[in-house]
Amino acid sequence: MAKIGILGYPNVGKTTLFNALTGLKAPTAAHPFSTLEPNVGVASVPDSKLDRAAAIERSVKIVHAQLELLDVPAMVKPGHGGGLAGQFLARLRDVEALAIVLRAFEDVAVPDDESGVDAIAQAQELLLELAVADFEVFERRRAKLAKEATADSSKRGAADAIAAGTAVLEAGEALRQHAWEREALTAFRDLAPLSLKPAVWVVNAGEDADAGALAGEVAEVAPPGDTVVAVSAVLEEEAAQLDPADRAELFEGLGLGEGALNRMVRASYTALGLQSFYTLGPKEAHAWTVRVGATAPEAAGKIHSDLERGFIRAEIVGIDDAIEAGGWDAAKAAGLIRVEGKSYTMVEGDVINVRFSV
Ligand SMILES: Nc1nc2c(ncn2[C@@H]2O[C@H](COP(=O)(O)OP(=O)(O)OP(=O)(O)O)[C@@H](O)[C@H]2O)c(=O)[nH]1
Ligand SMILES: [Mg+2]
Repeated sequence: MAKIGILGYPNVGKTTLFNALTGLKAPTAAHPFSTLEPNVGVASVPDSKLDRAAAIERSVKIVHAQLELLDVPAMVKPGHGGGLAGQFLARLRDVEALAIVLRAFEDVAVPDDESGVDAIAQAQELLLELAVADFEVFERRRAKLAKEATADSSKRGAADAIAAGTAVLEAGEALRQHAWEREALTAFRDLAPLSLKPAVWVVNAGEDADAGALAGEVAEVAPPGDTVVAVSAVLEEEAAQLDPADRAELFEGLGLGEGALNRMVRASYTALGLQSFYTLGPKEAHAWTVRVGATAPEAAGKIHSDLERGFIRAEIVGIDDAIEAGGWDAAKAAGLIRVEGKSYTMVEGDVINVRFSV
């Protein structure tokens, strides 16, 4: 299961977002230090297409794709302006992607809140702080490797790669802003640099801010290729308590489409090189996750290893077509279902029925 770390300054709405995504009720508070332990939870990936297809199939069970989330409290030492403490950043080193939350809402409950509501300034400070945190780790390794490489020339390549990474970080840039050779990435791996991880920026814009424009401004300061989404974490948390039909109605009424969580999770998937595919039937409607570029047998293996081992062929239709046709059987009757072989590359939203023999 892909693991995403939620990161940001105090009181920006990280735990509110975590609760909205996981359906849990971790305490949130209008003051820093609301929680000292990280919250860990599993998010069911919101997916209105799966919900709609399941309704059409009258599936008894709906299984959403899942993501593991880690919500790390942002600690600031009292009296110090910003600062994400090292021990908390260290907790994020084993996640695969970061959701970086920026606060753009005003909260009257926090008069002397130091994090402020300037999302652009927070983004710039965070970028620098993450680069500095990585720099400290890299600089230590660089010094050590430089020494070792003089005695052992097999360490030359790694030493050079770490030195190049250190220089980028010293300039305050994110490692993901640069293209790295495989050898460099191997040298970086056990340092687990935060600034190399794919990141989705989440602008927590409150209820009435001009979120779209703000997200655009954040995208200007974020490393190229990063995704920025605007959300209202409190609104999403409220919506998450509703059943899917009421939630869809609420979002529609507010002109929010599928809701921001959906966009955020999709963006995280894209950043991680992941995509969804589906199996549909009266027993179960199930969303699965597989890497972009995976073949049909690889996707089948996510369902069960027997399906990969004994893969013969797959029947495939896009979920939009399946919904429009009125379900799998109707799509079949309409001739919309294709038969694909072992070399077929899965496309986002494919519904699959695997023919296999073991
Ligand atoms: N108006 C408004 N308030 C929000 C929004 N998101 C969060 N809040 C409020 O902001 C306060 C802090 O939210 P949390 O989710 O606890 O923030 P946090 O980032 O987890 O804070 P720490 O864990 O202390 O670092 C709470 O009172 C929330 O209700 C929002 O979108 N709009
Ligand atoms: Mg929190």
